[in-house]
Amino acid sequence: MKSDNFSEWFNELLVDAKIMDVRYPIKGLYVWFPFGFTLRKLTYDMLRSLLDREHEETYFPLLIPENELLKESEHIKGFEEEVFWVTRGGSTELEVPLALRPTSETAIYPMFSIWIRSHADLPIRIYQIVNTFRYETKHTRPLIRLREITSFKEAHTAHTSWEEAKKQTEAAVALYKEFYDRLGIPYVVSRRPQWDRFPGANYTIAFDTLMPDGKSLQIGTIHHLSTNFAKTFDITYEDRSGNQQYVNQTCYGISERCIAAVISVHGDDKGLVLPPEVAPTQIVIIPIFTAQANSEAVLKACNELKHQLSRYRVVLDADDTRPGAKFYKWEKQGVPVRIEVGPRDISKRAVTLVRRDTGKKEVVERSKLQARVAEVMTEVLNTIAERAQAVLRSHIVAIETPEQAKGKKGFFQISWCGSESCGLQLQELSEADVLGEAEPIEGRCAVCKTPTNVRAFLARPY
Ligand code: A5A
Ligand code: ZN
Repeated sequence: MKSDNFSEWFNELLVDAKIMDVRYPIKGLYVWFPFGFTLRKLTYDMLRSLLDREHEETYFPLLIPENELLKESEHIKGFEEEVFWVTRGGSTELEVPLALRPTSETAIYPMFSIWIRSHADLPIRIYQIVNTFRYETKHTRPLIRLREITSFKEAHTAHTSWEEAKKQTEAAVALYKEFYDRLGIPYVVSRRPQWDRFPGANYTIAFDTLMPDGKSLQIGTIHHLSTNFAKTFDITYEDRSGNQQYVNQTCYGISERCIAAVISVHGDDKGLVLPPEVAPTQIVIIPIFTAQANSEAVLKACNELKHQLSRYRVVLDADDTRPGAKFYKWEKQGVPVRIEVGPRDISKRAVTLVRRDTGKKEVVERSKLQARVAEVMTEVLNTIAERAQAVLRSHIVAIETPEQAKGKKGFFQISWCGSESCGLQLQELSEADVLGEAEPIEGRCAVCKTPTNVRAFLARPY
């Protein structure tokens, strides 16, 4: 069951619902089943359309020369233990070892240095959706901690000033909010403490959601890079007065974890519950044959409905399996709406509509079906979003001492002076991480007792 063994539920569902095959013989690498791949595609199409409003899609190579990767000292300190290397071509040792990108700053920024000449070239906003490789040493898990992230949606921007780059981080936060809202995934957005920022960044803003086992999952990050990389890769522009200036940069990314969140946050003991916008099948029509004599009329009605609803991704499941087995199968796949048509429905010119999110049944006249289905699709998203939001809210708990968080599920808020030493102490005593700052309230730091209105957000992250 999801509630008492989330890990087992998640792993079984990935296979049962045909999301991923986890039997590939390399640790941290998995195979997408066609069904899972369609869910992935629909989800990314949505993110792509959001990014396309203000960014241009590009593609940079997978391989990064060692000398470029090593240039930014903070960045490489953060990634050196996670890089996969290509050192040979056939039997020839390469003169310069090539890294499989763990992320693409060091592939992209040498090119920015060539591309950017004047203030007229700025801002640049690009993104790519590519695979990245990280030799993760923590426990690997499908969709959550991968050694090949198959779809890293990374954006990179360059601006004339720190302020412009800051505005870009705000625009990225708004964009990610819209993305997760449309998936019904609730989140906490916070600025990571400085000891936990992205290697090479000035500061990092993160989205975290709550997983069913009470741990937090970081589902997206946005980084203000200031001029750190610009100085390393010599990315300058000529300003209006003819002076050379370093660009200010940002980057932000989302991985497969967005799919992990959709599956884990909304799914139940029957299987997936998918937001209609990304459900590979949005409607399944199931004929109910009772008396053999009626079966042709039932099938005919089903085909008409399928046609009538053709603006949705709709499947007519007319094979001769028992209806119960079909219900079970489509519920597992998270299909938001099931329409049943039996002889009695035909005589009434109506159908039975069943919602995956609530299991509720209603009889709908066929003349009103189009309109009702459109409403139900919106209601499904709202219902699952509100339900998830309520779970997250009820798991944000204010505590007085860090020990109160030990072994408990969820997010915790605790007074904190903001210093790194007290932050690290909080982490040790609570056995949780400081994600960022919560809404301020007057109090005293739980470690050093200094008066403060800052409060830390604590959680045990994946
Ligand atoms: N270039 C920037 C955007 C970057 O690399 N940021 S990041 O390292 O924070 O990664 C972006 C997001 O990818 C993270 O917020 C996290 O949600 C996800 N991520 C990181 N490592 C991952 C892994 N091994 N498997 C799956 N997702 C991962
Ligand atoms: Zn303190």
